[in-house]
Amino acid sequence: MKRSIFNIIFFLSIFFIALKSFASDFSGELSQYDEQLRKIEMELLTKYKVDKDFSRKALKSIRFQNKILDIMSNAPERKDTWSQYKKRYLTKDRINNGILYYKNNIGLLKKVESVYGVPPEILVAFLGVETNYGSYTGKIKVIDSLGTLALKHPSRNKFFREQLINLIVLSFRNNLDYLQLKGSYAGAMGLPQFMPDNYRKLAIDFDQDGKIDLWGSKLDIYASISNFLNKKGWRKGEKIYLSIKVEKNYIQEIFKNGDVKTVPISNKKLKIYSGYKNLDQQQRYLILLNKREAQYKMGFKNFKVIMRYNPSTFYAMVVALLSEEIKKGI
Ligand SMILES: [Ca+2]
Repeated sequence: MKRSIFNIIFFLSIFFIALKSFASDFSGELSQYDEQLRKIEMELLTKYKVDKDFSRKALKSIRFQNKILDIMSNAPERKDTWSQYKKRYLTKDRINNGILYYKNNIGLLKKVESVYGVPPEILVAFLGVETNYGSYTGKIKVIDSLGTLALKHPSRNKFFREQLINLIVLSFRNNLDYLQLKGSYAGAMGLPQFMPDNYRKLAIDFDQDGKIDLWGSKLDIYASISNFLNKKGWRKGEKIYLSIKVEKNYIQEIFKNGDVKTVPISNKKLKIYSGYKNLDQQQRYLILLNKREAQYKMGFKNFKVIMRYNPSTFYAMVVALLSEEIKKGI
């Protein structure tokens, strides 16, 4: 009896060892992530009906870009103060190029505005902050950056795994060559720097040529940003923020839990902080930018919508300010 159990265990282990060696197809640096890659492949097949050979080929093409992991831990939003960040993004050049870009593309911008209702200067400001109006859209193969982050990033691997899956689905369904797709170190693509999930779910083929081109088609680009904002709750014609003056003795109170964030304002505090009794139905927040320099604004729903594009108060504030500067300059 003992012996037969031993035999069964012996043959079973031989069987599994054989199965494993037969199955381990990811070689080189990918081999130690074999199990994770297989799970991704399975998810692509069962959840998105992506052909297994297609997924396998895509995943096997991943080449780790370890420098990305270092860059990610030094992202500028985390270290700059508001003044430094603003100085870096809101340069004279960026403002002037934005004005020029606006003037050169106003026809197409208006065409998209008439459908989606997002003002041209907002679209141009996004392009200015994201890629300096298309002058820099990133040079890293997206399959490599997302592969690296999905398998190696210590804390955000789940998020990037989802993006990697979306990239492969996007390539499969839209006949895009993942080997040609290049983007930022975090996998953002095209002039509006869309991550693969947004590219797949929210990007628009506005010029109706059968493909969504976020590099070459201005109409696709403008419509995709507009659609993103609308889907996140953009309110047509409403303000993004308001400059307010909080009484000196309340400054301590508004910054009591730190800065670089937004905090809701109760109705009771609205008048005290802003001097406004009533601001219609708009959602409002204090945008706390710098405690030491006591820099703050009042934000509305559209400010939060911009933060859905990039969850940084500095980012949203710079987009708002750049759009204002462009509007002033035209
Ligand atoms: Ca198109």
